[in-house]
Amino acid sequence: MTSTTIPTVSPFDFRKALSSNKLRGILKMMSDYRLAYLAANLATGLSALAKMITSLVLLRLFAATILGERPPFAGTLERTLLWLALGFVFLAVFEGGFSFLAGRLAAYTAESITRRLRDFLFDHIQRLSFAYHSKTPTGDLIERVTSDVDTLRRFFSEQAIGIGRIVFLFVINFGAIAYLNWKLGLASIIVIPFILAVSVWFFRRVTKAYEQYQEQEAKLSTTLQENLTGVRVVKAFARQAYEIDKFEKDNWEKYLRGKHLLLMHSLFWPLSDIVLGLQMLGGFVFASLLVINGELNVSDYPVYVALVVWLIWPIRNLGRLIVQTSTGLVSYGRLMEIVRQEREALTEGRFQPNGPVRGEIIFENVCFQYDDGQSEVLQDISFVCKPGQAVALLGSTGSGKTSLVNLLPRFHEYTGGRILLDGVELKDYPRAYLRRQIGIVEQEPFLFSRSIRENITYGVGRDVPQAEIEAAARAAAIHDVILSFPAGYDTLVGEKGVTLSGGQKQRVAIARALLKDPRILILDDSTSSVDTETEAEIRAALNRLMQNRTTFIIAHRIQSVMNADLILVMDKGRVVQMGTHEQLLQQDGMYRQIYDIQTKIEAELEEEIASVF
Ligand code: M5T
Ligand code: MG
Repeated sequence: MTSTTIPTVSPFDFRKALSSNKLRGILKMMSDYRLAYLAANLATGLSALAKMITSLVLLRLFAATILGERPPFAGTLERTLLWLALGFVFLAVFEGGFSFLAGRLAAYTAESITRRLRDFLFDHIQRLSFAYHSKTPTGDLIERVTSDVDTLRRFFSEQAIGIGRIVFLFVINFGAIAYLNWKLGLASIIVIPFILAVSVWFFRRVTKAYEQYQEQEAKLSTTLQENLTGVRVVKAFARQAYEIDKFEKDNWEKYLRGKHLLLMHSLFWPLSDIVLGLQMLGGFVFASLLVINGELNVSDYPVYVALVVWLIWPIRNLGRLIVQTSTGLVSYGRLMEIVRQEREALTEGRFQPNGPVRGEIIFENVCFQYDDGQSEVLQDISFVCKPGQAVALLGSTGSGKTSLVNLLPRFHEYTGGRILLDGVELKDYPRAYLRRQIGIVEQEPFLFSRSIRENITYGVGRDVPQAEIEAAARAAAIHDVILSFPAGYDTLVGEKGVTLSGGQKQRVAIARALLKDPRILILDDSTSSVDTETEAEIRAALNRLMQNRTTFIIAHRIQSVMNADLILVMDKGRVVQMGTHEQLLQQDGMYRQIYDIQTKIEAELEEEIASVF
């Protein structure tokens, strides 16, 4: 890919467009493009006007050839026809020119606003809390950022510039008819309240139908996204038939809702056309009566007929505009549900530290629950970890180990007690600072579909010399593996490149955390999916790296935790035992039980291996 500089677009804070009145909210989104919209509406209006005048010129042509009427300045029939022909050409150019201008302006404004909206949403979503992300289906978010933004784009490029045409044509044609005869003028627009009523009725129905349609579409995209991400599970359990069936059901529901939505739209047209047809007919009859009564000239009758067609057009389109705006409003509402979410404050904090942390961590009666009303995941946890020490967490699955370490970078906020880092409460630190100080290897590390190099240097945000990258990779015992790939460090990971094994992924993640050179290191189960030999290798490397760093290590094997300065044995959200390896072995408790089981298994294993050879 060639690197091109992207023209900047001045950012817009779409939180300013939050409004309980959806239409007002949408208008606020357009506020920076007021002039362009005004010009676009003017252009569509002028272009429609030219089209209308064309039909009047046609009337002149009729008058000139059949009735022999000629404008005084033209003289002969030939010259009249020439003038009319010139008029047609001029009007066509005029109409085309303004229509093109309106199109350009519409494209510019609609694309600019939606580009800013997408940029904003991406940025905003990046800043939302862990809690929000764990509760919101990814497919639903994708749906909103793509499909709903697109619906708004259509509103900005079509509906928002259609108003000019409607207003222009209405005012001019109504004015012209009223000028011919004011009674006739009034009689030609009695339909407006009816059309408005019909439109509003449909507006409500379409709003509801479109809401339901988008909801279902989001459901479908969530199913699709989950199935693609979880394709291995689906295949492993041979559940394709079940998933296909589920998808088909969802898709059928979408079909039904889509059909209903289209039905609403297609019902509106004939209905409004019947009402408007009756209006025209009524107008013609009324105009005839006026002619009979001598209140209207016979020669004005065809003029009225030509004008009334152009008066009905804007009324018809007003209804359409109202109905179509409903989809824009629905999408606005769906997007604002994201925009409304509070961002996680990153740089704000009562305590603004300068320089790196020392790494002293104190837990004082810390309690934590994920949601109000949910039971506590961590209860009354207290311990002290001096700078540079290693704390190991050992415990059954679901005992709260991951939850505990995730409190340190403030992924979640503890709900009771306090955590002190270098004597200052964690809540007072800016999150961004904490996250810079902490290197974390997650239990299920995620790698981007980018090169291995990019993945390793991800956390540092600068150009890193190759030697440094290699040192980190060596320490994580992944360097040799990387060299065995065809493109070495430039090998792409994931969909477009190599598929790494679980252990390899974890080691790339360890290298990524190490390169950051953080003062606090969190290793969540990092050595679980590597074999014993490499585990020893990594442990040796980690032991070197853990020096002068406060480290939290979560592991299941005694060997991984026995060197730690402090071992916390966890069970059901509580620390049930605490101490060094030696201290804990003295006690009669869970730690000794685990130790006994693991040494016994290993001894048996060695015996078995010995018997084979
Ligand atoms: C501890 C619950 C989970 C469990 C308890 C991550 C997470 C966990 N939980 C939530 O309700 N929401 C969440 O987002 O908290 O879970 P843990 O801390 O992940 O346990 P662990 O790390 O000790 O277990 P393991 O299996 O990784 O060894 O009840 O439902
Ligand atoms: Mg865990």
